[in-house]
Amino acid sequence: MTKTTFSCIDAHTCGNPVRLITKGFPELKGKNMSEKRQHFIREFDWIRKGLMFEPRGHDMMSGGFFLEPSDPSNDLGLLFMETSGCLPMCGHGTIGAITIGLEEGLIKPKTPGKIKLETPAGLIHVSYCLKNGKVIWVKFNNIKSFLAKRDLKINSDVLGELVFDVAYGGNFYAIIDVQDNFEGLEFFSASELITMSYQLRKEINKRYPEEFIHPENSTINGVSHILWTGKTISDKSTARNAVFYGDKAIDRSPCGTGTSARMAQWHSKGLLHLKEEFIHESFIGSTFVGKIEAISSVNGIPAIIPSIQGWARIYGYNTITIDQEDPFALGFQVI
Ligand code: PYC
Repeated sequence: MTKTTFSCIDAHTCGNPVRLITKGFPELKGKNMSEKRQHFIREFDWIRKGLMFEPRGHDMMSGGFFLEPSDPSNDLGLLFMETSGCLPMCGHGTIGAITIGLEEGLIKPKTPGKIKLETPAGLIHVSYCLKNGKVIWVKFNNIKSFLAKRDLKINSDVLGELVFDVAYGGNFYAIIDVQDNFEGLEFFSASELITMSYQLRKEINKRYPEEFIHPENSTINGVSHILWTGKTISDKSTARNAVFYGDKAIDRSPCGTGTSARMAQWHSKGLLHLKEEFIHESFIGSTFVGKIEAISSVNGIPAIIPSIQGWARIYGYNTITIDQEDPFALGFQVI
């Protein structure tokens, strides 16, 4: 048998895709979701490649699958995957997967309205509003987020020298604020941002190789995402961003882990306070509502516990096969 069949439900969270695998995923070993993520990366990365890359997926594709929780007092576990790999945490993926899980009856929370969700980055507390079988919104309290470094410098082939901060919100983000050599994301097309991000991420990780390692989990390391900032489209929004991920993607959603990282950055600069609302706009103008729920620390580094609220819609039911005899079983990327 060379063919493996996967049942998937496709949705989008504020515009960005979420492909939830409901059948065909493997059993994973490990005492927590971080170890299960490592097991998946070692032995089952072909599933990610086959389902995320072209021709079955595309540059922005992301998704995941639910697992039994490692601690039975929690509701479930969630493993994320996308074109760039298996993220420790994904905000739009969480909102999409929870929406699909609830609307399709795949999740039965121990306490209605609340879900304790294990992710590779840590335990996430989720709440939601379900009305007439439809999920109106999903909100989650993310893992502790913090500003890792500020005022670093890097040279962009296109823009020249840029100053940036690095913050963690489930992934490490290089945040590029408006400055002399960068007027704002609204002056660039998505493809220009992609080209600039690709080079910058490579340079940043080369120049600062040991700098960005999570103090409590060294499997989370390196700058994986670039967050560009700029002027909002709506005057109701607090800020706008465009997040680069994978090799060719600009997040269509406002990016949950990026929003968490940016709130941590703002908080440490005195720009955002406890319980203040932070409406974050995406490249396409969709929004998440963020808030600092609590102040905390990670290994002595000041941190926040952010919450993110957003919505998702299901748009498709997909049975996808990966045939090992297909020359493109592991997909491909055109860069
Ligand atoms: O929402 O956290 C997020 C995310 C990460 C990459 C794309 N979206």
